[in-house]
Amino acid sequence: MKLFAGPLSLFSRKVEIALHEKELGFERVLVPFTQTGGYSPRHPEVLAANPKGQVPVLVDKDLTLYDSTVILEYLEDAYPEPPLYPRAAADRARCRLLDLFADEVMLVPLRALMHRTEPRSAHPERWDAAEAKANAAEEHIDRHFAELDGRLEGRDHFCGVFSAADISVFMAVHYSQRLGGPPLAPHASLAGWYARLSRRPAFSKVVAEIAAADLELSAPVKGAHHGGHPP
Ligand SMILES: N[C@@H](CCC(=O)N[C@@H](CS)C(=O)NCC(=O)O)C(=O)O
Repeated sequence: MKLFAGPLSLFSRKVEIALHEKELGFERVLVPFTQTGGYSPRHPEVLAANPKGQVPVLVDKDLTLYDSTVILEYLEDAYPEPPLYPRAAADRARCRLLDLFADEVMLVPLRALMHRTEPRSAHPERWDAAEAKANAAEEHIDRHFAELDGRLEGRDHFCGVFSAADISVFMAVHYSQRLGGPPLAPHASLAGWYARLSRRPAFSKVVAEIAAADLELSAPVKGAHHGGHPP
């Protein structure tokens, strides 16, 4: 298998965790990315495979897929063991909904923190305006944390067993931490879940690689947390 991925792409890293959890070997092609230029110029094979021009793109034999959720569902169908989705239809649907919540709902306020890894000096006025919006987004993120914390109370994982939902929510929570978002400590169940997942080899490998990519590519972020034990 070949995975086209971005060094700091949340969605690519979500797929990498799933591949590691399923112990599937893959060749990773890291596409060019900079904090000032983004994904430009786009990788020609990504452009050919994905009309949105985005990573991740997975190639497995004669099948080429884009979109992290579509890729995770394919991996589950093609390589069912160990499973990343619960068995019962209603539980699987709940798990998918949580994946969507992480990727599409949690992402909205998270996007408002993303300028923090860009060099402030490039556009100082723009950076300051973005920071005003980031402060409002942090309150939103904290409300998401409270909701997730409530769902985790008394359970180890979001869908009963370890699942794709844990991977997707972990990535959204982890990105909020590396971008200096609100602390997890006030949300004990969520903080405990985050620490437990961080110790899984698939997660710790990816978290360490994101930290290394940040060191190379990103401006330092005040209050950022790069993994391991939650603040
Ligand atoms: N829903 C897609 C989102 C993919 C996505 O937003 N990829 C980003 C990197 S994390 C990207 O390639 N952005 C470049 C762009 O949108 O032009 C997924 O789950 O794969």
